[in-house]
Amino acid sequence: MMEALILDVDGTLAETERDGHRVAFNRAFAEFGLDWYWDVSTYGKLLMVAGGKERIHHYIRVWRPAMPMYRDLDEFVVNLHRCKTGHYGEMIESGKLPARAGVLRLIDEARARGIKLGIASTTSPQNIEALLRSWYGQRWASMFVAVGAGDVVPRKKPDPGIYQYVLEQMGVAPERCVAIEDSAAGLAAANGAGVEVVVARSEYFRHQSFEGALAVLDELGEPDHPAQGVVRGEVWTGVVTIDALDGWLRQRLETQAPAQASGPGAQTTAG
Ligand code: XBP
Ligand code: MG
Repeated sequence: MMEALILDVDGTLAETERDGHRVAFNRAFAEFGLDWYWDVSTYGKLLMVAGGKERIHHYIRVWRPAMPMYRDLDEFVVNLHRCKTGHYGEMIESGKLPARAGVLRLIDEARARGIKLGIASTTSPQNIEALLRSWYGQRWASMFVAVGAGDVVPRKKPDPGIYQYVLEQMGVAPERCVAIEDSAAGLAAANGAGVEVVVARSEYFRHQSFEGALAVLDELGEPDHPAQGVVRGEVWTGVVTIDALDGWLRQRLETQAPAQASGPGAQTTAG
């Protein structure tokens, strides 16, 4: 049944936003001589806009900060964001950011079971490379069948484009995939592409509602530190494994279309 696992990056693989991206944005603002500063709370509000360039445009348009002279606004934002991405990469390379609980374990298990791995993220590809290279070295690129990141699609999450792109690159049907996400925008993007989602709540999106997710958990869990959460409306505790994901996917498909769920030669329901 399950053929592929698609992973979001920021907030899902690691808690990258508060002490990573946010700090990188502020370092870029300082380098550009701007008196802008995104504190933890402000950044939480701005995070509702997916995409760093889109977030800067939103900040300029809505928060109306002091602006320097610029010839072309898009060019100014692209240059400022490129500076931020440079700072982010330096931070990741110099200070190893830990993966969230259960992430590396689940990636290893997927590989051992021949489950295809994909990435579907709003963040810039350089950021994904820096993070995964810091954990796996150069071999990281051979571990993922497809990496969908940033501007490879015209619209960011919650638009389903990034998941549709990754599904096409992987050559896997959406109903044979499970995605791991941390935000409502990510859930909407995956569901919009027909992919079921397990949510591992992250710091900034902890209080969002995740209607329609297969499971809403505090993390993916480790044997010595099981995850807590809700699965099909019931309290659940345990370790998210490939078998758990496959079981939740089967149960969801059975409730949606009994014949489709059990594959070829399915017993058609009476009536
Ligand atoms: C999270 C995002 C990204 C990051 C910043 O991506 O919305 O914009 O906050 O990265 P996801 P960039 O959860 O989909 O991984 O500045 O490169 O956009
Ligand atoms: Mg995320």
